[in-house]
Amino acid sequence: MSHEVHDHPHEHHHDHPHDHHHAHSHDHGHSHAHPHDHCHDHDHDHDHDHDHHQGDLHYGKGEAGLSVPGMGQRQLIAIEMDVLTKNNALAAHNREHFTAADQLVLNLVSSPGSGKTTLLCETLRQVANKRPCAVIEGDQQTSRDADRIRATGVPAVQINTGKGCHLDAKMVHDACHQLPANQGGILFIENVGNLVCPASFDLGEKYKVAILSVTEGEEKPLKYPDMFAAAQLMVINKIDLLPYVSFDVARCIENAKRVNPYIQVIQVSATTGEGMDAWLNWLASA
Ligand SMILES: Nc1nc2c(ncn2[C@@H]2O[C@H](COP(=O)(O)OP(=O)(O)OP(=O)(O)O)[C@@H](O)[C@H]2O)c(=O)[nH]1
Ligand SMILES: [Mg+2]
Repeated sequence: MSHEVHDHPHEHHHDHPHDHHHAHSHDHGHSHAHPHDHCHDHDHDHDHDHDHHQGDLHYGKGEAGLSVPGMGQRQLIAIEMDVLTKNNALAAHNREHFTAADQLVLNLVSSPGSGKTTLLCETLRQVANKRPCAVIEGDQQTSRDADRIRATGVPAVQINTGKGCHLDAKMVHDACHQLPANQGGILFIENVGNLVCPASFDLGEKYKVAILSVTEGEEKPLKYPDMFAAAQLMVINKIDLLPYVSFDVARCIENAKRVNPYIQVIQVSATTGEGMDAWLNWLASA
C-alpha cells in the first residue's frame, strides 16, 4: 500500500481464502491491525528494514521476485528463464551484427514523457550530418514518434507492441532489416515508456541510457532500481524546469549511485539545449 494520505472507504474482496469487508480511512503513518489470517504466499517477516510499515505488502520477496495469482515461484522462474534465455540468444545475435557493422547501439529507457523523442530529435539534428544515424521507435500504438524522427531526415522504424510493455530482441532484429545499412553509425532504440520491464530485456545494445526528467521526482532510482542498475548513463532531462519543481538534483544522483555506483550522469534540457554538449561528447566517446 502506498503512503499517500488518502481517504478511501473501500469494500473489496481478496482472492485469498477469506472474505472480509473493511471500511476505514488510511492516514498513513497509521497503525491498524487487520484482524485476519494471511494465507497468501508472501513472507511476512516484518523486518522493517526499509520504510515498510505494518500493513504494507511486498510481493517481490520470493525466489522469482514477483507474484502471479495461481502460480508458484518455481513455475514463474521456469517461465521467466525460458523467455529471457530465448531473448538473450537473439540479443547476442543482434550484437554480432552491430559489432560487424561497427554500429554504436543505445537503448533509451524511461517512463512515458521524460523526453526521449525530444532529446533524440535534437541529437539527430546535431549528429546526423556527421555520422549515419537510424532510429527504432517502440510504443504500444501509433507511429507518432517515428514520424517525429523522420521529420529530421533520419530513417526510423516504428514498432508497435500492442499489449506488450517493452521491446525485445526479436522485434529489434526485425526492425533492423527494415532500416538501411548503417555501417559505422549510431542506432538509437527508443524503448516503450516504462521503467520496469525494459530493464530485463537485452536488445543487443551497447548501453542502456536511462532518461529521468525533473518532474518525476528524485526518488525514482530507488523505486525502480533495476532500470538504473542496468543503465550505463542517467540523463536528467528538463533541467529548464528546475526553478518550478522541487527536485533535488544532488539527491537524485546520490539515489542513482546507491543502486549503481558506476552510473554516469548528464544533465540536459532537450528543449533549451542546455547540457547538450556533455551529452554529445558522451555519445562521441561511447
Ligand atoms: N520543459 C521541457 N519540456 C520537455 C523537455 N524535453 C521534452 N519535453 C516535453 O515533454 C513532453 C514529452 O516529450 P517526449 O519527447 O514526447 O517524451 P518521450 O519520453 O518520448 O515520451 P513517450 O515516447 O511517450 O514515452 C513533450 O511535451 C516535450 O515537449 C525539456 O527538456 N524541457
Ligand atoms: Mg517518445
